[in-house]
Formats: sequence, structure tokens, C-alpha cells
Amino acid sequence: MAKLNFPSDFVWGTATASYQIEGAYQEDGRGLSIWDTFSHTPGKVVNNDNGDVACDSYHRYEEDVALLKKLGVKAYRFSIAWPRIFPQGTGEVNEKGLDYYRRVVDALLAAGIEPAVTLYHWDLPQALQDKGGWANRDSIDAFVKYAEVIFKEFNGKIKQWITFNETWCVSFLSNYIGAHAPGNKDLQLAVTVAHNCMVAHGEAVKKFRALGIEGQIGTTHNLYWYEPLTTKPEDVEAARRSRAYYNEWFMEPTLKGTYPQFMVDWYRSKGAEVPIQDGDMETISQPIDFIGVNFYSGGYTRYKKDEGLFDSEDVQVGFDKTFMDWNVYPDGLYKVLSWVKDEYGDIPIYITENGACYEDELAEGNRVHDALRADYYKKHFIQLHRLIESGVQLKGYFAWSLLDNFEWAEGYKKRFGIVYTNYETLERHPKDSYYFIQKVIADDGLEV
Ligand code: GCO
Repeated sequence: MAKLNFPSDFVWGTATASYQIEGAYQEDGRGLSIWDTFSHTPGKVVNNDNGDVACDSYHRYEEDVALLKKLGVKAYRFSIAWPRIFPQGTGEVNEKGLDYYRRVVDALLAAGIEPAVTLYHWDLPQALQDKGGWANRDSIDAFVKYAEVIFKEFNGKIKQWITFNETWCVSFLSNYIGAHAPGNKDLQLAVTVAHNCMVAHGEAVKKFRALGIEGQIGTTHNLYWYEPLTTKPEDVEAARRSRAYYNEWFMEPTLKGTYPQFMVDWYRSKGAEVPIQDGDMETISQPIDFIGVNFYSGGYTRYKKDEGLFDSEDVQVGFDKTFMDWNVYPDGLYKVLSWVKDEYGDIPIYITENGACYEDELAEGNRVHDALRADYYKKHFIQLHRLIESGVQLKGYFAWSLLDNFEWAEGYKKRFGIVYTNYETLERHPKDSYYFIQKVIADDGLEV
């Protein structure tokens, strides 16, 4: 047995998102978001589940904070629901909506937990979607106004800011694949939305600097690691496209101010152009203080003519799978963050999400023996240690998720929590993985 020690200033945390946990979807003047519309449209979400009640964190946030405190985390990542603040996306601030986040932030600070806030975790006000959503550049101005209100309100209290969560999901998953709200299937729309969201990120960073807000600001991209199945050039190229779809397309504009040309050409060959306006690339690549990375999976890819968008297909090579059917690929985490360092230098990195979905059962004494999830965490923590040792500027890690919650198009059946949510009673029960993480934090490391 050896002990892997983590630096004492390493930030351990957990993460959630507003629409996935809050519920209270019509309370205190909250406007509707694209996720209310989408989840209330029959056939869009498994079992036609929706976030009307979710974990009811709008009323039970004190219990959530108590769970965080007992867990021993330094930080908690959550998101603010834009339609609580501006029910119509723009206009007058809804003070009652803001009050909810005042209560949450104060409760966290009183418990000695640093709030890490995501400004956009997918709940776009429906009123803005009605005018074209992220494809309309007016949404950029609306976002910056919303961000400004939050920056000013919480200056000095919230010290870690994340503008966008997973711009790939906001753009391609939601507007090309169509699996998430608003559910479009149009490549040009996806490319446009990705671009406009990145401009909105950059404009918000400019506003943050201009206002002199305390703390650090960055954005979160969801990265995957794909290896070519063979060394054949066509497989190598196919894997390169699969990676760039998630990784370079977002990382390169954010951190270098350019798009990867081979992907610009590829999208052009499919009829989609990036709608770059003067000054956009400079705006997008505003210096940021850290990059947030959400990592879940990856795998092996090979060339296959006319398959999907990239002439490529994923190949099953015997990985263990989670209940989402995602490969368990801890080494992929090591590889992708090593690539970030090689490609983009020593920017501080936070893993803003990582975690696993498994089928859980409530056992005697309200315990959940989720050995597979605890093992998933352990395997990834070993890689965190390896990354830190290798000189990657990895500053913190947020487990997804504090609680089982509304898993978007998958509804409630897919559980990612380290705390079990009983959706009938809304009681919360820590799982074995919670106690595993609690011990790692208390010991500043783990035995392997
Ligand atoms: C994400 C989302 C989470 C998901 C998680 C599991 O950023 O993808 O933030 O909301 O629940 O990724 O799919």
C-alpha cells in the first residue's frame, strides 16, 4: 500500500446545475427556460420526466449545504438560472429570484464553502429562444447584462466564475444532434451557436475585468479522448476529427483565438461556415484565469466512409461501461489533460465535472452500496495525482454530482449522485461513494 498525497491547497468540490436540482419552476417569478419547453414536449425526455420539482433544492438547499459540509469539500459548483433573474431574458431584475441565490451563497459561506458559479448551464430564457436563441447575436448582449447583475451582486462573495458549461452541448448536442433543448438538427445552426456562445463568454470576461470584480473567471469545455484504432493514416485522421469536434473546436478559439483550419474546411465541405465578425476572435480569446474541463469518457475510433459527420466510427475494445454506456477511461483523463498542457501551456485547470452513472438501490438503513462508482472515482483520483506529479497545473476537482438529479434527456432514471435522491420523499441519503470521497478529503489523499 502506498499513499498518494494531494497538495493541501487542492480544491475538492462537487457540482450541480440549476435546472437539474432546483425545481420550483414557477415560483417567485421565475420565467420559463428552453428546458421547461423541451421537457414538457412529449417524447423528448425518457419517461417524459421534467425538472418541475427535481430535487427541490430551491426549498432544500440548506440540506444540500449540510451534506457538503459533512463531506468536507472546499468548494461547491452550482449554476444560476438566468430565467429566475430575468424571467424574459432581459428587462427588469426579478429580486425574488436573486434572493434565492443570496440565501444559497450566504449559507455556503457560513459553512466555510467557496461558491464556484456557472452563469450558463443550459437554461436559456424561452423568451430569448423565441427570438432565435443563441443564433441571434442579441442574446450575447442579454447574457452580458445578466452576467453584470450577478457579478455586481456577488462581488467579493463568489470568487470562482465559469461563464459557460460545455459549449459543445449547447451547440452541437442541442442544435445539430437535437437531443437537448431546443432540439434542432442543423449543422450551420450548431456552428453559429457555438461561435456566438464563445463570443458571449469573451464579452462577459471583458465586463468582469472592466468592473474590477474579485476572483477568477474561466469557461468549461467537455473534453474527450479518442485514440485511433490503428496507425493507418485514415484512422489517425478520423480520431483527430473526433477529438477536434469536442476539444480543439472550443479550446483553440478560447485559448489561442483561432479555429482549427482543418475543421473549418471539414465543416465547409458539409455546407457550414463560421460566422466570424470583426473582433470576434480577439473577444473570444480574452485572457482567462483557468480553464474548466468536464471529463467523462473517450475511446477508440477508426475511419469509415460516410459514417456520421466525420467519416469515423467508435470501436468497442473492451472498456468497462457505466450505466450511460460510456467507457470508463481514466487514462483518457491523463492523456487529455497532458495534451492541454502541451498544446496550451501552463494554464491552471479545474476539473469542473467528472463522475459516473450506475444503477443504485437503496439498501437497509438507507445506505447505497455503489462500489462501482467509488471505484470510478478512485481510478480517476489516481490520474489526478499522476497529472499533478507530471507538472500539469491542476488546481481542483468537482465531482459530478452532489445528488442524483434530472439527467436532461435521460430523466431521473440515470443517477450520477454521490448522494441518493429519493424522488418520492425528496430525502437525500449519502452513498458509499460519498463516504469514500469524504475520507480522501479528510486524509488529503488516498491509499492505493
Ligand atoms: C454536463 C452536465 C451535467 C450532466 C453530466 C452527466 O455538463 O454534461 O453538466 O449536467 O448531468 O455531464 O451527463
